[in-house]
Amino acid sequence: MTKLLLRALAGETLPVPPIWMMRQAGRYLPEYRATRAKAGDFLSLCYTPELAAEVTLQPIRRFGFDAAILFADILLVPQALGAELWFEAGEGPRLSTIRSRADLEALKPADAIHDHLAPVYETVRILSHELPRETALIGFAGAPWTVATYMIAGRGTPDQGPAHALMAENRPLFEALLDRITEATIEYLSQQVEAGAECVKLFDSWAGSLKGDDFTRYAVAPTKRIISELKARHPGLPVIAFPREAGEAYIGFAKATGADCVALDNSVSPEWAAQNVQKDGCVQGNLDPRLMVTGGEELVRETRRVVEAFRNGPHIFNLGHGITPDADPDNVQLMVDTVRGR
Ligand code: 1CP
Repeated sequence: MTKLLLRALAGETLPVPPIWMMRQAGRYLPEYRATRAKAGDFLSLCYTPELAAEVTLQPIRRFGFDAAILFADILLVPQALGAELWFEAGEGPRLSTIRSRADLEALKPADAIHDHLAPVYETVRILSHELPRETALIGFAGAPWTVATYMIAGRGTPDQGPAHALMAENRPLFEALLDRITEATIEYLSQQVEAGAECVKLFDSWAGSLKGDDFTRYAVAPTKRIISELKARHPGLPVIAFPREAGEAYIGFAKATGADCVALDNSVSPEWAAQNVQKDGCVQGNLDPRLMVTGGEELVRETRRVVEAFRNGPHIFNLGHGITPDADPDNVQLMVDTVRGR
């Protein structure tokens, strides 16, 4: 097993950490914008395997990252379950909403998603053949809570208000929705692995708005269920979990869920995380993505700081969240060179 990313996930402390970047295929790259224009719109890009594979490969060619992440979106699962999904130009995703038992009952069963998602599996198959031998292929899905926040609100929300409101008003309905998403996510990730994904990541982007018991029930428990089922079906499959903005709840998250690696956002310091989270295994993160816009000495200094803080344990270098469209590709190159000591 030579791929650096898989070695770090297996718990190895490496002299130079493997590196990749959340949203590494994206609008900050001119070649991405060109391929997206060719596809016509974002969802057509996701569902055209040759073009989705092409944008996945672009940042690998340009920067030589140690991992490629499948180009798709967490909102394809709700769409496969029967929700309507579209993107408002300049605003973001919109979905039909789940607010009643009838809305839930109109969704498809969890194992009926595969016809709709077949193009995504085809993208994974193409990538598993076209990636360089040293590059690992990461599959992904949204974690159930984060996906539920979009399905309930019908859009992205600053505080996940509608999802918290449904939880308070009709907990059985909320939990039934979470179960449906959990089951669909197991099916979806399992097919990605069958198609060639070597590792999977669960994005719980809104985990930080769950507190106390709710965090345990709706961030920890579904993640644990997905991981144990995936590992039963695919022994040895490494899983990265990203309970973004979990704060103190990052402590013990890997043990509680069975994740091989916990991805960290940049609201926690790398020194704190090395002491409190990395002691239990591999961590991923956590450079501030804003530095990909601002660059300069601060970028070099902070990159070295993250590498230094995590150097005594297994670590995958990454940003604390996705790179933004206004980032400068030259700053990405500077980060890569700094991590690799060039
Ligand atoms: O205009 C465009 O080209 C679309 C921008 C875009 C991109 C590049 C969206 C819309 N999704 C993606 C791809 C994507 N999304 C990937 C691909 C691989 C890569 O990282 O290179 C991944 C892993 C995601 C995951 C994703 N989608 C998350 C979780 C991670 C995170 O950023 O917190 C979330 C919350 C989404 C929903 C979504 N999709 C797109 C947008 C703009 C959003 C956020 C919407 C919102 O909350 O307002």
